[in-house]
Amino acid sequence: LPEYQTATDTGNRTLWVVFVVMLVASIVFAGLSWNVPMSKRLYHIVTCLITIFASLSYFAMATGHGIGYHHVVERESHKHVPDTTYDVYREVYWARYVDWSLTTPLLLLDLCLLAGISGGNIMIAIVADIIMILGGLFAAFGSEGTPQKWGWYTIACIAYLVVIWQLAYNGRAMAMSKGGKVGNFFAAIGGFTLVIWTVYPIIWGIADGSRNMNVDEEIIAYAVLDILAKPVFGTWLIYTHMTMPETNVEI
Ligand code: RET
Repeated sequence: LPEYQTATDTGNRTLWVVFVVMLVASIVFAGLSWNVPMSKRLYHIVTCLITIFASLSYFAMATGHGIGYHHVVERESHKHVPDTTYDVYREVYWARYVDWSLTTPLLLLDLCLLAGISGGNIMIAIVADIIMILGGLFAAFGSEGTPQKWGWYTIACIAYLVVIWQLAYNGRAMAMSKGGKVGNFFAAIGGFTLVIWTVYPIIWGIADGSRNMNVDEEIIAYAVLDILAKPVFGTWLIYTHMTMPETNVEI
């Protein structure tokens, strides 16, 4: 008989909590833009769209949508019995990848606008980012033990290095050229982003990749990361932007 690895009430409650957090953050970000002229609302709008997409994805997952299974063959060896195999299916929350493929480009756009990097560099960072997320999606559905599962993971990690290069190298240089205040703020919020984002592929490897974390623990880990990467990041960005006119963008 196959075994199904699924979330329990703990995981499901966590999904609902994050849905509410994302919804409240969206309302707050929209509210903060109220008295800001349209020409200065770009960060507010981009950041609000990020939490709106996240709340939609969490609503889907909390109500049981956007979930598939990936297949594992488990082998059991006993002393007197020849190898027996049985099938394991683990939940894959693919709604996350829909969310991430829309929201990580928007998060990068926020950082690119702050740094003031060129259109070409923005394009490269965003396309590499989409390859990273879709590579992670293919890897998540790959059957365990197949070379292409970790192959896609490797491709996604290389794409992630391209993103880091664009932001940490080109982004930081451009932000510094806007003056010390913008440069220091970019280094701080960019460093925060780098640390949080780098934990995602680590959690992925432990949870989806090698199943050393159960589905509930995976949901909780991503919940903490998502709250730091979206509402906390967004609050920090918008408040700093409102008190630092040098961060204004003219598009
Ligand atoms: C995957 C697995 C494949 C390798 C890499 C990954 C990176 C994911 C990242 C996700 C960031 C998500 C954010 C969500 C916002 O709430 C797809 C896990 C490199 C960096 C910031």
